[in-house]
Amino acid sequence: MKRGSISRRYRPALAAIVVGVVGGLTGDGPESWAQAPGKPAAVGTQAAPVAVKVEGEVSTPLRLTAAELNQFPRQTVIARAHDEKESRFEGVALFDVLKKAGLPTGNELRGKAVALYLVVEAADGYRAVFALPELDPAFTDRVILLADRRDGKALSSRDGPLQIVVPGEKRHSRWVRQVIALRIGRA
Ligand SMILES: Nc1nc2c(c(=O)[nH]1)N[C@H]1C(S)=C(S)[C@@H](COP(=O)(O)O)O[C@H]1N2
Ligand SMILES: [Mo]
Repeated sequence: MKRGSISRRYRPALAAIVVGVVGGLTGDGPESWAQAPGKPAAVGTQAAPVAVKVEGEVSTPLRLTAAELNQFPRQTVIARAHDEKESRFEGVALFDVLKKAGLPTGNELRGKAVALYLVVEAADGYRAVFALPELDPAFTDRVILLADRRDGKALSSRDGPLQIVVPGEKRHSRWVRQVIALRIGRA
């Protein structure tokens, strides 16, 4: 074998490795690159982290990413937070999320269904209970929010990424910060 023929033979393979690595980093390479040995995991293709789970006595348990939460109708609520400042909170209605999980609503919310309750769970283990009629627009005009923004900015890491906003409530013990799960129980 002559000198030089080896490098010529391996040149396309080398080029493929270089392109493969770059393609891996940008995550947009053709499928065939997926077979390249030692190929790094493509950035941006890992499953997105779950922002909130809906569990318990529901027909459709949910594990929602932030992007999936964004698909629900966005709602704005003006409310006075515990620091006494009136703020503009944005997020999704707790009701809409629970409805997606298959909870009874409106005129279905009677009989055995009216014994269901929601426990909002936080990252620090804090928990607060809501009765379903407190959340249902057939029962009340008050919108209880699963908020992700306050005055146009993402919530602080102390309050968020997700916080319950209960407009008009005179005490703030149910304004659960760092919400991670919505669990439905039956009394
Ligand atoms: N995750 C979590 N949320 C929570 C609490 C808590 O201890 N943990 N305390 C509650 C209580 S009793 C009140 S009065 C308010 C306090 O809000 P602040 O800490 O922003 O003043 O948050 C509520 N939400
Ligand atoms: Mo409190």
